[in-house]
Amino acid sequence: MSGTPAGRPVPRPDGWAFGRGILPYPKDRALLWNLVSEMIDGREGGVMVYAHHNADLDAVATALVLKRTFPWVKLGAFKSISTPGRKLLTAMKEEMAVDPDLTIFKLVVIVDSSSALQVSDGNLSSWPRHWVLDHHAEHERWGTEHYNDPNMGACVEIALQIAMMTNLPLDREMAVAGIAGIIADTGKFRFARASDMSACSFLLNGSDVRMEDVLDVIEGEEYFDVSKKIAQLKAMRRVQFQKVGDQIVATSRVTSFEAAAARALLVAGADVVFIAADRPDELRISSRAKPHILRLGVHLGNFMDEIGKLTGNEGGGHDGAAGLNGKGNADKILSLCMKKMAEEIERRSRGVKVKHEETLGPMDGKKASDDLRSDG
Ligand SMILES: [Mn+2]
Repeated sequence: MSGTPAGRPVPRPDGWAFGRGILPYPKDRALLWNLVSEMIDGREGGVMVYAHHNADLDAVATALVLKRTFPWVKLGAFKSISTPGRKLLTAMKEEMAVDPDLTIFKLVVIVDSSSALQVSDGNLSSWPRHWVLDHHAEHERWGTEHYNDPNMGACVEIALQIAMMTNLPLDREMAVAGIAGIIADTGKFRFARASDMSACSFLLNGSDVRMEDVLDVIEGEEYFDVSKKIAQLKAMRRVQFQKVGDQIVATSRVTSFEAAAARALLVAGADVVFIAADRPDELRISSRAKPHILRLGVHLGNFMDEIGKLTGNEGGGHDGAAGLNGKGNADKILSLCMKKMAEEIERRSRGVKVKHEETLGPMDGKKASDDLRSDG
């Protein structure tokens, strides 16, 4: 057809076609090829693919794709592996050693880690030769060979590029791992870029994997975690909330699974939540906020730091997820959090008409304190 004006490039996918999606080419093929060569050359002496502390889905997925590409590599993680990461390993029938002896390997490939502290006590001087494969924007200057591509929403996308570079046909397991890593690192696609969606499309189209299969692998077992479900439902029953303008600040209490309880209340409609995990020897408060609250300028880490100072405890964390550890009366600290957060949202929502409503109690009308000590 002659419809394209002269000089204007015909649009076409920039990357490997596989089914109807595409996988972008590596940003630096020569550098990535150096790593591939070393992983092949290291075959005799042993290659360890090493994930960060509490290895998450993306780190485990990256390791799994590299394992299927270079079957001689061994997988390891610093200190621990996250629950979803372990589920993915089980589904793939692969093992990842925790704190393996690294000195017996010729090459260690650190994956999905932006600093030495994520994979060690900070000192890598006694380590064998090592490479870093990462996608974090705030990537540390490693004193070693590294390949970092922050344009990749998940590190596993780089592992897939490596597999494609070796001309290995991708398989079902790699597709499941790839999609799982991308889902996890894009906040279930909330922060996904076009290239991440395209990589998922690439994997779904090139395999018989369905999105549902991947979700079953990474969250299916939650449907059978009865203590967690009970904790979430109890958190719903004990909720207290306050309306500030059109925003909702909520508090509740559990004895465990406070992060899951916080998520449940956010899904149920709260915009900021504070959940106390009240145990005989310690008090923990977890807080979470939705992105539009952060855009007001609220920073939960700073907020919990301040609550910590006011109550003689230690608080801090990230902008959207923070906590506090220590001792004290859970109800009093929760109402302090509610009051201060309501004030902060009110102050920051200039131009928006804000009116405080009376604090609303549990749905059944009982006092929250009636059932505080009977958490699952
Ligand atoms: Mn990652």
